[in-house]
Amino acid sequence: MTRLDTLTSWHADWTGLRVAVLGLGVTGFAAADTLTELGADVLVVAADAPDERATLLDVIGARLVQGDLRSIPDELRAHRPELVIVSPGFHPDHPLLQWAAAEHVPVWGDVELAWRLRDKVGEPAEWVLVTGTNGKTTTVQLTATLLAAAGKRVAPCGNIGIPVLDAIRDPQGWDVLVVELSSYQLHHLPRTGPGSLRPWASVCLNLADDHIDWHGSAKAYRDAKATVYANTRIACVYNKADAATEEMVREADVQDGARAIGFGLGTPGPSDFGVVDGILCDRAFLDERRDMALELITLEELHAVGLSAPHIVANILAASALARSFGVEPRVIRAALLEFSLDAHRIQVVGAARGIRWIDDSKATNPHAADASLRAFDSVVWLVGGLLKGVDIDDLVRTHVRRLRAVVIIGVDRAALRDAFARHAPGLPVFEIDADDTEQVMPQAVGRAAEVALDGDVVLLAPAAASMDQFESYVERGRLFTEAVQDYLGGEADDDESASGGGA
Ligand code: UMA
Repeated sequence: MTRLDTLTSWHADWTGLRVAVLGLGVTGFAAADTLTELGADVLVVAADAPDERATLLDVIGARLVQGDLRSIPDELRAHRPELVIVSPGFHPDHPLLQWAAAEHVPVWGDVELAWRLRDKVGEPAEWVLVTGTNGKTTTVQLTATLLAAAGKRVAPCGNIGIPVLDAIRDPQGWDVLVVELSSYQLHHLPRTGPGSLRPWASVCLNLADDHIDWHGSAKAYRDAKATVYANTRIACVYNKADAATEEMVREADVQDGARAIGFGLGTPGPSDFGVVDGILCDRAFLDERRDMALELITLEELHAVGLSAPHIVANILAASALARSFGVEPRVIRAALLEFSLDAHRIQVVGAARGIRWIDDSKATNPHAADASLRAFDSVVWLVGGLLKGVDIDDLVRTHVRRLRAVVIIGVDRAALRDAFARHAPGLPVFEIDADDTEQVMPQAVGRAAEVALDGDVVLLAPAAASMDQFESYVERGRLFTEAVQDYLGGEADDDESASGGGA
């Protein structure tokens, strides 16, 4: 047994352990802060470091080496790390990771470190793991909301933006952590051994091509996602409409007694969540599941609170399954859902005038998400484009051609989009926005869309691409779209449409 094998508790002896932490974003800082508190000897290595965090490292007693990481810094060699903690953004082929492999230094992600340290504050919380190509953040927020409504002390964390290490160190302690995991984080998680997670429940919401350039292949991306189910103890939740997720559960090495729970928009079988006559139902967590179902909420009620788009209903079913695995009562779920509101930039109506609705789904950063968004509408002027991340766009265009009034292309990866529209929709009006200035992209795109949109249309920003070629993030992209729409409409609004919170 090595020293690292024994390090499975906050109360183990971490003193003097030589650790290299790669990256100084939120993850790298949380890792360095945690490990120095435990008495480890920490060297942080990052290509760039915000001043504020660099100063704080000094205060907590960790060292920083910064610079071009294409070659191995001397300070890192001299540190002779016994362990590397890697931030999720590092590419698996990064020279530092190749070096660690060649030197036989174990590499852990921040999530493994957090799992090993989860006994810091009182009784360790149960972990619920959420991944999938799309819908992760919404499902994490929904699940946390439903558990909190039942009185659990619950922390949403992980890829959602709060490092899991911050959650496990929170002095108030938690009953449940609802952990959003990206494929990057899953890539670094072991399925066996002392650092492998044993979650209460887990879900992969769906699987479609994304981040192929990072993982190297669709198979590697899929295998990373499948790790979410390893060692699950109570409930493996999967999507009945996505055979890949069911197969992951079938193949997973889970704990004895763990159940497979399906969710889908159709009629549920025993052990499933689904929809019957417009009512969302649980046929899994009740003894009489052969011939009965528990009613959760109606589609009509969800429509009234802007939560009835099909992919949101699917997220609600998944979150309800996770919450029901803890015994949260159906009436508590219903009441919490009626109070829930989606984050900005997820199918958000940001303007409505002259019978045209303007919708911000900037969060649709890949074709699968854009597909769900487009499906919700019949006649669309589509704002599309950005960084396509090596993912094929052709199928998406072909599938939705019939619902398109016109297309406005933004972003840098034009060629694939231009080709797809030329092939599948030769007569369709396609406009390209050439603005060099980021601030001008959305005003010009909105102006173009306004010229062609007709009464009854939706102008939909669902780019099917990442935003970083022209914007800081999908949030900035959505915000600039919203501002451009509001500037264009200048206070004009249809009476029967609210300008916020509506879904389709
Ligand atoms: N760095 C390098 N070289 C590299 C890559 C990164 O030096 O090749 C350094 C940077 O200089 C910087 C640091 O690493 O110092 C940044 O690390 P990071 O990119 O891992 O970002 P963090 O701030 O630690 O945030 C990460 C996640 N980021 C990524 O996966 C890219 C956040 O997800 C997550 O919220 C956070 O941990 C907490 O868990 C963001 C994301 O974009 C939202 N996720 C992707 C997605 O959702 O599609 C996966």
